[in-house]
Amino acid sequence: MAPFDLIVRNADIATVGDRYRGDIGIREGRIVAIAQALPGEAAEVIDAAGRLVTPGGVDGHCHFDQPTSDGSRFADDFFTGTRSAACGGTTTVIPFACQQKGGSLVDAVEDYHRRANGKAVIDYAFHLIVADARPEVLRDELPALVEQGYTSLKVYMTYDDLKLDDRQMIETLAAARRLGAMTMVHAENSDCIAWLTEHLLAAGLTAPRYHASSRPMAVEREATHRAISLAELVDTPILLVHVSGQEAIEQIHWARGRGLPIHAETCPQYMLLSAEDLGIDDSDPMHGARCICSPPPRDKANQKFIWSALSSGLFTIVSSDHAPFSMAGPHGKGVAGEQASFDRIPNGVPGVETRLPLLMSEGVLGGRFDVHRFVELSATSPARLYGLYPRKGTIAVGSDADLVVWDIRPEGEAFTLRHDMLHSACDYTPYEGLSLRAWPALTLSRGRAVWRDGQFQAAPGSGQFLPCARPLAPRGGEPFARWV
Ligand code: DUC
Ligand code: ZN
Ligand code: ZN
Repeated sequence: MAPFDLIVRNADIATVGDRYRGDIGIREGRIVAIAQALPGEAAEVIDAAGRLVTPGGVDGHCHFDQPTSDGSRFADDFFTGTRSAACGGTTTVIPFACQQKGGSLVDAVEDYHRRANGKAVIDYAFHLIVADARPEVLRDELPALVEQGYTSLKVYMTYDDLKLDDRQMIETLAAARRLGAMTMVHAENSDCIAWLTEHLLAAGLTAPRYHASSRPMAVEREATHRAISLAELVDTPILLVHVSGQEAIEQIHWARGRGLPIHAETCPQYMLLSAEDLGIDDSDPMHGARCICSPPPRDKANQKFIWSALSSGLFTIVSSDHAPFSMAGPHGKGVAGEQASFDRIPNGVPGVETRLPLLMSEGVLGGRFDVHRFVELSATSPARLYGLYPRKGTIAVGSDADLVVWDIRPEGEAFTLRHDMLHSACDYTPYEGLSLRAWPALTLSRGRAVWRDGQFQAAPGSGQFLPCARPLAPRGGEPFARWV
């Protein structure tokens, strides 16, 4: 028997800490050897010929086939969503098993497994969404779920069907502390949004661009500060998801200065889109609907703050927050009609496939950060944060053979991003027409080529569910005691 199933030869290997030329030997889906020149035979050899090779991307925030309450439907199920991820170099996704208010978390997880089974083409874990933090859910359901590998949970400070009040947030954070789970926080002040929305609609200001007016930066800043304070009170780390701009960044900077363990995520939409993408006049309302997401894209000055917080190390991870709603059809952006007011347009933009190429092109090749930081933001840190490291998120002996071999174009040979290059079931990309210089030539998922030379080639159901380790040590004692 050949010692390797596959050798990737002459790779320019980049991890968080290293960059070197080498051969990667793969057997049964795992990396079993890395050397300057691997002796021995393999059933297959891929000559990477000096090409950059990075760990497969870990997308720690995306939405596939999640139940909704407004008649809308996510365009991607676990097949099309993971296909799209794979074609853009992502080999692990972590979408959300979402509890319904009044419902059970265990039921949400079971339902979500049914949705994923037989469909995913790359590996996946689940975050939990705790939408109803009843004492019995935190006491009777959450501990067993964490034990079984659902070790991160998201809480919302807005959206009527999902939001927790401060007391419920505190109880959930205290449970996460006891269990060693990571809490992700969607930080926007619900009452501020409701008040602004009511007044905007009453004044007839209903077009998509008023979505941004209904959720200005102060709304996110206040909730970010409150989430940090609640986490400090309970003495547990949190991750602030989809941070959109300067004022939230300042709160995180402030918290870090106080030594608080506050992690932060941002997404390509906050680097590359702005409030202008929601429409600058009201002539084509559906056009602006394409870029409605929450928090909304801010002004162009905020994009600079996002980029510099990526370079400086403030952000822990970059995720896509892939939330695909098609423009056409009855369940997408137009679910409430083409002339619907901004508050009735489903929130979210697609991006699971474009996350890595955009970060490589605009971040690394754009000179904003180096390839090590790229790997950290897109793969290693999300794997660590969610208890998947070192199986996922790095290139090392013993890790899964999840690799991206890059096609990087010289300056002057950029190509244009078009929706028809993509593999999501969503019918548009908000980045249409963007100039890019990087795309994966090959994506390996556990040693299987799932994307190669422009061809997707994986069978539905070939992705595996990944139970996650606890990212934090469970903590005993009463957190209130530190305030006595
Ligand atoms: N905002 C969210 O909170 N979730 C999905 C998409 C979005 O825009
Ligand atoms: Zn969110
Ligand atoms: Zn989201």
